[in-house]
Amino acid sequence: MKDMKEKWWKNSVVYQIYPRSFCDSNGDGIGDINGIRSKLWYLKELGVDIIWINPVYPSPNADNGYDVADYCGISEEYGSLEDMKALIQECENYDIKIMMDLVMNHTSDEHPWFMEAKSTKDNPYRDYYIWRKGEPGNPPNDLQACFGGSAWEYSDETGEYYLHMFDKKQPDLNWENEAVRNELWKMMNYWIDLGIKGFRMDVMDMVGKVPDEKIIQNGPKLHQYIQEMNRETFGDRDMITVGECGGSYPEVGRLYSDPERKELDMIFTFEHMLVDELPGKQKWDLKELDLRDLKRVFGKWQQELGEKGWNSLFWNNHDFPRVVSRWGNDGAYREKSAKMLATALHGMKGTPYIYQGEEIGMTNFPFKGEGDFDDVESINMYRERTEQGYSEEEIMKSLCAKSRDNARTPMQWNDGHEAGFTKGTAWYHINPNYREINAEQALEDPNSIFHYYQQLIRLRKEKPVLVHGAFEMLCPEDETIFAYTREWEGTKWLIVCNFYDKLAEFKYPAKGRVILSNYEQEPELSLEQIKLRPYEAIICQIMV
Ligand code: TEU
Ligand code: CA
Repeated sequence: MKDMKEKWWKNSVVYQIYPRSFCDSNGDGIGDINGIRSKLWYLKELGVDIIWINPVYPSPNADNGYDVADYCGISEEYGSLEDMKALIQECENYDIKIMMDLVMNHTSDEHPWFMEAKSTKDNPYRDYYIWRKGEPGNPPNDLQACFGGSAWEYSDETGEYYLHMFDKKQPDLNWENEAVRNELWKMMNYWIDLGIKGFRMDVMDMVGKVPDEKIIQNGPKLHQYIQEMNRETFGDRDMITVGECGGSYPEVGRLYSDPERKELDMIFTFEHMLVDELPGKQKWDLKELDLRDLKRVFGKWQQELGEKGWNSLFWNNHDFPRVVSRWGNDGAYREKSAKMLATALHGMKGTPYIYQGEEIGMTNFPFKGEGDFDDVESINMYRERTEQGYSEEEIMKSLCAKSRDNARTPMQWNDGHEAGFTKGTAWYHINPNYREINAEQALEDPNSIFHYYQQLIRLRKEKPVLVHGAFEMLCPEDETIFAYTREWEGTKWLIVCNFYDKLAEFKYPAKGRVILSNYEQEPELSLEQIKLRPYEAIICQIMV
């Protein structure tokens, strides 16, 4: 077995591109592959090693590309397969690897497999999906779809129900069927042969589901399937693989990512993303962040995956609100708090993911009303909660805080027409703060959030303690400070972050040499007793 320390993805940083909103090259208002090609210099400047691109396959867009109609093609709105090949080639020249998004739990209902499957009960593709008997209006059981309503949809053609854990236009594939799995392995090998170096796998923890017993995540055959996938596709390739496993806890995280088990390199858990919702309720049921909860979750994962397995580190993606608005301060302390959050995350052990715009401190969108939303989840929620009698004000409060559309507004490149995203009219709202918050401005300002991220990425390349160092949480019960140490071969780093806009006291019995901070610092600090300023963050090396 190869020494774990040699894995290149351990000191890499991934940048996530939501192609629809990244950069439009042809003026139709929709971001595209050639737009990505035109910005590779920017990603190189930032210093990232890998780009994860959200789905660009042909899709009716019931769920913005997560309803795939053809796994091997490129949607016309994003360009062509030729453009994709050119992107792969240019990325290689820049030494940037591409991670494709694989949506294998479900397809679009417009995928040819489903069109066949729904036509007759004895169609060879019937068993590619999950069908159950039932009378109209009386589904097989009360499983709920993630976007609201029953997870079962009645299909008139054959008088049976099919399962869809998301929208009804996203029927679930039947992984019990070996033919389905073989089709998926074939598709993965096709992308590997084209030069793709990584896979992000959508809702991977759902593929072993047993719907009749209402087991959806972490089903009994899940790990068996993933091991089969590893064997049949990327196992002997030098790639990076990450499974989106929202319902995972650290013990399961280790099963996926322990290299000896030959499954995946790492997973995305949502555990830290759920700390500001009421337990047992929905993401819309808001709860103020208690920093101790966040630290408990991170601490647990850092601990459990410390020796075996590997963590992915993220604050943002296309499904979550902007972190600077969520747990930082998007007003007076936007710059300070964005840098503080970056420090807290990038200081930990794991592979960090940056979501487009995070590196310039993009914020949530000031939604005014129902008509402002695009996402199927938000639109359904608005309707459902209105029917349930929630007030407009309550609904808007939840959506402003948590709608996925917060993350999906176009990238702010400059202070010109449509924030430099398109020469035409953008497909979706541009955040009105683009005149102050944009990439051009960030590149010009040596003190910008962008340049701070650049330094964090560089540190990961240069300092093994940041990659391999053992993690130890400090002051877990402190309500305002997030502090921990990393230790590797005699080098010890302290990372200390003030999560609030008030002064906060912190004590550590040593002196530290400052490595990076979002405030001006003396080169050496006595840590015996320090007062951290609003959102202050410091990385320092403990002096012995
Ligand atoms: O997300 C999976 C997932 O669990 C989300 O539905 C999550 O619960 C929700 O976004 C939180 O509000 C993945 C994709 O990242 C997402 O964009 C897709 O909509 C979903 O799968 C279905 O493919
Ligand atoms: Ca376009």
